[in-house]
Amino acid sequence: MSTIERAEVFVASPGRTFVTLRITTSDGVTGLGDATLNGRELAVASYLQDHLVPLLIGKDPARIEDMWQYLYKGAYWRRGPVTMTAISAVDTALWDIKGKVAGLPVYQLLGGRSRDGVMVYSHASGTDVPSLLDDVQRYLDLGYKAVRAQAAVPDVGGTYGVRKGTVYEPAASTLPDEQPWDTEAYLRFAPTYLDAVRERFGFGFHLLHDVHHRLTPIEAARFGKRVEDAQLFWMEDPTPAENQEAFRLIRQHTTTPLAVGEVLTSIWDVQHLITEQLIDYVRTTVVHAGGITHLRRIFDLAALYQVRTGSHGATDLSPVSLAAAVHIDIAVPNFGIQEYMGHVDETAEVFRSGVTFADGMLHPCEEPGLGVEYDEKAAERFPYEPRYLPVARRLDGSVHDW
Ligand code: GCO
Ligand code: MG
Repeated sequence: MSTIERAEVFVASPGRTFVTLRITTSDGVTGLGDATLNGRELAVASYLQDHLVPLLIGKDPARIEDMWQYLYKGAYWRRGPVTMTAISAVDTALWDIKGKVAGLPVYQLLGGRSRDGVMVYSHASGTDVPSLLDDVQRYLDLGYKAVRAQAAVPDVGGTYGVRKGTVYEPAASTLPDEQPWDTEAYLRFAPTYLDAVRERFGFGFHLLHDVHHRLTPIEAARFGKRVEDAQLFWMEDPTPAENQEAFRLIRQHTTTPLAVGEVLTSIWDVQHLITEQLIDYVRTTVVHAGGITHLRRIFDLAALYQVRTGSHGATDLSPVSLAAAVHIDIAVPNFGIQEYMGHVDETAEVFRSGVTFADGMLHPCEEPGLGVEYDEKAAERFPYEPRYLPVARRLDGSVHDW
């Protein structure tokens, strides 16, 4: 029997920080898992290194479901992003190994293709409305069928989602950046630029918007109702996801579809949202919600309630996560959309991924496993650099949801 011989944890910052797990079997087969938890990376690296790696050595890499149950139930302490990200990395690496051993891309192990390609959306943004419109144009020219639009609120300053460099990257400072927030100014301004995007470009593509947990339920209801004519594909994270019943209130007031889940880590966190049909898209990911095994379970539950998938795919999800997401997206019946922001060039020097983009869609590669290689030597050129996500403060100085 092949056994797990080695499990290594790499922390590197090629453009931004990624934590990567590599498992090697006694037959010399390797598998990769992403273990990146933005701004709290070393906690997961330690969870893996200090608590999970010793449990993996000598185990059968083929028993993926059993390993998941062993690590989840064996922790005793349930859920939480640090635990779930660590379990995700092990699970993803074992699927990569299983694919390589079988000589099949992972999506074949999940039942094969349900579609030809995976529709993605990317992030258009602007410091004002004209620059946002230029950016939307750029994505449409690149062939995107879906675009997210965010613009800086005039006179307020640092608004969520506005890009500075080539790729939007919120974790940019060595101590948390403090950004001002004014709900009323946002509520007045954001609908006007979503209308402006539709006026200029029409309705031949999907338009998305991320509220990033900033509103109360009744404010979110007002926003959703106001933007109905812009026919959004979704309004994302309108209110913090911990209070699941809040979504019922929003729903009573608007037909704007709702997407939630990037900060949620298990099927139990989304159970009520799904079974009560309080959302339209579930945004849980391979890296934070228990790997391929658990994400598939969440998506199967969602399918029963006509909730579609819309996995988070920001820059802090490594190319390993993105590849795993594409394998799942291409296979599940209730796929909705995949977020895709791309990565900076330094990231591509360390992770070689076979995922390709064409005509607004991502395609998995046909290599056995996930189709991603980790270049350890290249990673050494990018030592770990700590970076924090920002925090938001209301104009009176109190802390708001970022
Ligand atoms: C998105 C997200 C990101 C997050 C980031 C936090 O929809 O892409 O909201 O921009 O803020 O992933 O780590
Ligand atoms: Mg988001």
